[in-house]
Amino acid sequence: MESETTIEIEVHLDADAAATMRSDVRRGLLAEPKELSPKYFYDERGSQLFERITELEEYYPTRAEREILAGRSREIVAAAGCPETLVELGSGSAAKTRHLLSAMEVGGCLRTYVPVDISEEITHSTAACLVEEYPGLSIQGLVCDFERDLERIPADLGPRLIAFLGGTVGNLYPDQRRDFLARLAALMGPDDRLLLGTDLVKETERLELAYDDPAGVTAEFNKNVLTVLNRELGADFDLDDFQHVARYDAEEARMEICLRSLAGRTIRLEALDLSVDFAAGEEIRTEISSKFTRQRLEAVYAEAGMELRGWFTDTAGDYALSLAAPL
Ligand code: AVJ
Repeated sequence: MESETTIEIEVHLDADAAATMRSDVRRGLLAEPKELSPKYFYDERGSQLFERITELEEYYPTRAEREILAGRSREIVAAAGCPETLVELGSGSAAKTRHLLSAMEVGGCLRTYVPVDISEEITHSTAACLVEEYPGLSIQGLVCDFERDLERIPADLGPRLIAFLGGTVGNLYPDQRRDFLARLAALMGPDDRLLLGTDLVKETERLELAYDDPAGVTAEFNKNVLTVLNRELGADFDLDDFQHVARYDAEEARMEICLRSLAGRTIRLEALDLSVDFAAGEEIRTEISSKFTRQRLEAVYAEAGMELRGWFTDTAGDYALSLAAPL
């Protein structure tokens, strides 16, 4: 079979990821309160544990997002003006993306897919699968840290739909989120649209259960960051000395995920030549996961120079995909 399918993948990885990690972790553990970046959850084991989280009964966001994409992608693509290019931030295996690509194909506008992901291996294998599934599709992948390298997203590919799915925007602190969305707005043309996945505000009980499942998978996922520090930085954390904590802060409308030291102790991090004291009960915040309402999201877009143009939720109203345009 003949087709004009092409794959091009550009790689821009941090030349010294190890040094970046050392300075991030030093800053975080010396801060008050102590803090670690959620990006250090995702080594191979952490990624597997996250996969297991998405299959938990209590963790609804992944299923809710899939329901919206499976049922309403044609509507979403039409509302976005049937763009030629799909850019996906954090594309991974592109499991959910196929719904959007297929809707663009049916709409007759699909030309280019731009997967943006930190893993070179996954980006290559995903691209290889997709060109088989979508004859004539051109793939221009980007392997990078998209928060750092946003400005590298190709611009000369016609109207773009930029998808940022999974609710990952909820992990950014308000300042980071505003800066990130403002940078996105600045690189969007008038015909480009953002498709953003966000978890929605709901009863505290359901939120806390989603981040503290009875089977303990989320606790294991959270504690895995200590295993990462033990391995990468020669730290001596004992996972049994720390407790998984997940609580909803209604004022800030976000889940806070922490590791609480059950007793006072000193942790040694050999690669940082650093010893860190913990008081009994002291916590390290490892992640926030913000929850939104439509109204709150309108304000979030406004302060970043964008405007809400579309709103799609699952039938239960647990999760939203919103479309936004630059002002
Ligand atoms: C994939 C980052 C969106 O915040 O819900 C799941 C990560 N952390 N359970 C989320 C996560 C604990 C998840 N995100």
